[in-house]
Amino acid sequence: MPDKIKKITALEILDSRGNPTIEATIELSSGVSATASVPSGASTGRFEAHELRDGDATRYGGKGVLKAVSNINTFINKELVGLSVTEQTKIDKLMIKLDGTKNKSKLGANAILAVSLAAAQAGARSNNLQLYQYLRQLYDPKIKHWHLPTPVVNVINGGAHGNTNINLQEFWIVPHKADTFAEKLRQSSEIFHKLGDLMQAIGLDTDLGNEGGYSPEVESHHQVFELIMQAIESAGYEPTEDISLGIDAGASEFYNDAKDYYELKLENKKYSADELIDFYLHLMEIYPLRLLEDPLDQEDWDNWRDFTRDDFVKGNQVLLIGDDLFVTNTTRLKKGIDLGVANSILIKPNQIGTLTETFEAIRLAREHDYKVIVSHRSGETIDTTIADLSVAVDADYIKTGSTARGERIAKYNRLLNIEKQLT
Ligand code: 2PG
Ligand code: MG
Repeated sequence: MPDKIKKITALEILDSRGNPTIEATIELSSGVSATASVPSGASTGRFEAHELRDGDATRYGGKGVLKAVSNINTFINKELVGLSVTEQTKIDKLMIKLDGTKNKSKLGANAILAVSLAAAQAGARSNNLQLYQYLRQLYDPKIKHWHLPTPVVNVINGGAHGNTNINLQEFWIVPHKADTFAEKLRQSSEIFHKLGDLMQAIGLDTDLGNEGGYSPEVESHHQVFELIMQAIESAGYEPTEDISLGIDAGASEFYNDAKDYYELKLENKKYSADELIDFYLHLMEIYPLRLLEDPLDQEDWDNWRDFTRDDFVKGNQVLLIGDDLFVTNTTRLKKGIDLGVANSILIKPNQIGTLTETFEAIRLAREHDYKVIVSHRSGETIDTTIADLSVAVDADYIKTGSTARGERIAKYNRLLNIEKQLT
């Protein structure tokens, strides 16, 4: 007998920034139940699915999610009760239809995703499968091998993620050489601690930003790269050989739409797109910087295309990763594919709002040889679904913060457990 959805309930909980978010619980006819919660961004792309917040200034400064909670408890519960929990596509499509808007603004993408993820958790449990095994069946059961993603570890938090003068949003160390996920994580943690020691020695603040990286005031973006390079070496690793670097520029945050320039206040400079690309190319010449997320604005398609065609980018297999650009949305990704824009996609389930649509974006990316990076949000919970998702879809990378802060470590620890199960 297929396990049927008996009841869906939701609760307003807090995320890692102390802002309200949603936890959904699904009870099944067999007595099995499962829970999932959803994250929330700070540097949110303009084309993301709608995160429904109450806007009632007397609660949580307007950020409450009681309407979205109520949408789950009433409309969504009523629509889905009685369905077999393993019919994930049907469940997701019914919620999309019930919402009826283009960007899920009626029920809220946060409400819809919480239920979509809880359904997958419940489906896995009901089938006595690990979540990554169950998600693999949903994504593509023909893939037989198991491979863990390489973490891109965000050791310095700038932009919207820290109280700092650093404009580029994230600085990553990428431990691409080690054989196992556990070794990659160990190397990252060692380098992260060395970086903290180096910073402390020169009087920089080592308090942590939203994603668990350090968030100091610095002299320039170059200084940040220099510190990271030193930390890699003093931890006993070879930059380039063992560890490469990446950034999420988060460029939509420092692009002036009205006047069409990019401004890095820390450098005291305004840049045209061409000049900003030259700034990145210069960094790539002096540092092993090989992964760049959102180097340009979310609507700057022409310059994205020119950057993608650049000889250095092509010759060095630099990853240009679309986050705000693609927002895990097949329509925007298709446009990028047609125009020859970027070669990698960041995958965030809450940008699109259901697991089924997340899979569609990943499948489309794979058909066109785009690399796949599964990602957290800056506001997280201890939900670890993205760890399982990254393994299920055979992602190349996972981005889930530095090697500090519980909500980030929860994902890393889940991956350690999955690796252990698979070896
Ligand atoms: C990003 C994300 C996650 P936010 O820009 O890639 O690092 O940030 O969740 O704030 O959008
Ligand atoms: Mg980003």
